[in-house]
Formats: sequence, structure tokens, C-alpha cells
Amino acid sequence: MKPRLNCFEVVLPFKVPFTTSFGTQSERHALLFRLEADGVVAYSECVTDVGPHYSYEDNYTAIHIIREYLAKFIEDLPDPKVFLERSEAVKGHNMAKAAFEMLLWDYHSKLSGKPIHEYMSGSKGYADVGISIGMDKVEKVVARVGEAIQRGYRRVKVKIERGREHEILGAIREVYPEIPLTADANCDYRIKDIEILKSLDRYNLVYLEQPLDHDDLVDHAKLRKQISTPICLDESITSPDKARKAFEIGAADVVNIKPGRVGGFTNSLEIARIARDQGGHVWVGGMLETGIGRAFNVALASHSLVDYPGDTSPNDKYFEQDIVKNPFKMIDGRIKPNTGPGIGVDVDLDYLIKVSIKMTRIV
Ligand code: OSB
Ligand code: MG
Repeated sequence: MKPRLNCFEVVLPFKVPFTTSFGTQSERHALLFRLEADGVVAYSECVTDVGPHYSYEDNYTAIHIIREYLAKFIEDLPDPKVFLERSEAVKGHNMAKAAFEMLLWDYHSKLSGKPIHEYMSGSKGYADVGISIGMDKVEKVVARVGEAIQRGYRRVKVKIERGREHEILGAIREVYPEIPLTADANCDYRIKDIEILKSLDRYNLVYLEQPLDHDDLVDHAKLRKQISTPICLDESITSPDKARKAFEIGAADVVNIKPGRVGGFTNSLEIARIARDQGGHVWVGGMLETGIGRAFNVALASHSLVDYPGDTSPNDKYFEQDIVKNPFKMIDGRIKPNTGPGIGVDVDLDYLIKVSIKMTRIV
């Protein structure tokens, strides 16, 4: 039977708008893929958003690249590695590629009858969980940090931007001097701001995430030599090769791996291996995914190469009602990956259709 592959464009409002240095998101506007083949139904999520603000990709470039170039590479449902090799014909567009690479991981693990974390092998069976808190009035940020600690999160990350760093971090440290705290600047600084960045050393952060430009390694290496806070890279690490170079020139201590940003699970595992071999630390980030993307992230975050808590909060942090009927629960700051075949999510298809604004047949 020929496979059938559809793309659902869905809009799910957030409980709380999420503000970073690059803007505010009040809803998750996602591309979700549904593949039916050989009696298996597989899913994946493209982590792009409506605008090119986290990276150059957005929903419209992703769907264009997928339809015009990647669709023909997935028709015979190859192994994810084979798909990745074929898609080298397309430069960049990792988020578009990852949507299909991970769809193939879900499909092949479902065919094997195994949950995806077992199919990839090396899982500890649980993921340590941290929270990512967006910017807001400082009182609100401090209150959310308090709630997160109450709920048992294993580390707290807050968003900062140029001009608000001391206001936010100072207020948190005044109330919570000891909690494992990190800050994410989402590229808002340049190397000329080095004195401001050095002044963050007083907050005793576990690490500072992506202070400088989205594709920079060289200035991060310069900064890292002059600051005692460890440096974590997010946006700058788009491939295993970038990870190798980052550690070779001393640009990073820690990597935030988002499978969407790096082209999928195969590259994520490779980057984790490179980072850990170089003495670095690894955690799995998030892109405010629906329950579908979240299930992939949690499975990856349970891998034994991942040694720091990730941004993989339970579904109810984000949405009043998610599109899955079996949301994750966090117990003692940990989440267990689903035990059903593949990503193991029970998709609420009626609700998925209800929140869809468009459906496109891809294959
Ligand atoms: O930089 O990690 C980031 C969300 C959207 C875009 C970029 C980032 C984030 C987050 C949220 O920090 C992580 C999550 O809770 O999914
Ligand atoms: Mg980040």
C-alpha cells in the first residue's frame, strides 16, 4: 500500500505568552505530520514558527522545502540515516529535514513494536526536567521561579535581554540565592558587551545560554576565556560539525540540543557524543512543542549521554488542552518517556482536526 502523508497546520494558544529577546509568542502555530503506512500511524512536528526570529526558517519555508524537495526522499520510507544522506542535497533547512527524519524514527520504531527511546538504545528510562521561564514584569518572573521550585523542577532557566539582565537575575538571586539557575539571552549581545556579560558572574549561574549571535563561534570562544560562568550554545550548534568546531576552539562548555535545529535524532545523538567526548555537558531543549514534538524531546532527553536537566516541561505548562490524550506527568523533577510503540502518544484526532487551520496532502 502506498503511504499517505498529511500536514496539519494547527494553532494552539499558550496559557501564558512566552517572551524572549526576539519577541513574544502567544500561541503555538505548528506543522504536524501524520503518516499512514503498513498499518502504522506515525507523527512528527516541525519546530518552526510563523516568523524567522529564532532561526532563518519559518513555517512557510519549511512547507516549501518539504513539498518541493524532501517529499521525494521519504516516499519509500527509508531508514532515518538514509533520509538524512539524501537530504544533504538541500543546504540548511534543518527544521524541515528534522520533521521528516523524526517521522521516520517514529515510523520505524512503531514497525519494530518498540518505544522510540528503546529503539534508539542507550536510554536511562527517565529525563531530568528543568523549566524555561519567559520574560515578564520582574515580580511575575520571581513568582514563577518560586512555583517551579515548589513543583520540583531540577533547574530554572530565565530569559534575559540587554538592559534587563541585572533586574531579573538580581531579583531572583535575592530570594533564591542557591537554586540551580541559568539565563538564556537568545543572541541579544555582541562581543562589545563583554563587560556586561562578565558582570553576570556574580549570579553564580550554572551556565549562560547563547549570549552572542546565532551563527557565532569565534566571539563565544573569546568571551568564554574571560568569563567564569560556563557558556552553553543553542542557536550556534546546527550540526555535528559545528559542535566539533565549537569544542575545538573552546566556544562552549555545554550544548542545548534541539533535534529540530540539528536535522533530527541522528545528528542529536552524534552531537551529544561529540560534546561528552570533549568533556562538555548536554541537555535537550524545547521549542514550545505540542505533545507530539514533546514526546520526541523527552525520549531523547532520557538518553544516557544527556547529563543536565532539559527544557522538557510537562504538557500542562503550555496548553489548557494539548492534542494528545496522554500528557506527560513530572514526578520528583523527572519525566518518563512513553512506553507505547514509537513516540507512544495517543493523539486526539478530533481535537487535532478542530484546531487545524489547514490540511495539506504531501505524499
Ligand atoms: O532558546 O531555548 C530557547 C522557546 C522558543 C524558542 C527558543 C527557546 C525557547 C525556550 C522554551 O527556551 C523551551 C520550552 O519550554 O519548550
Ligand atoms: Mg535557547
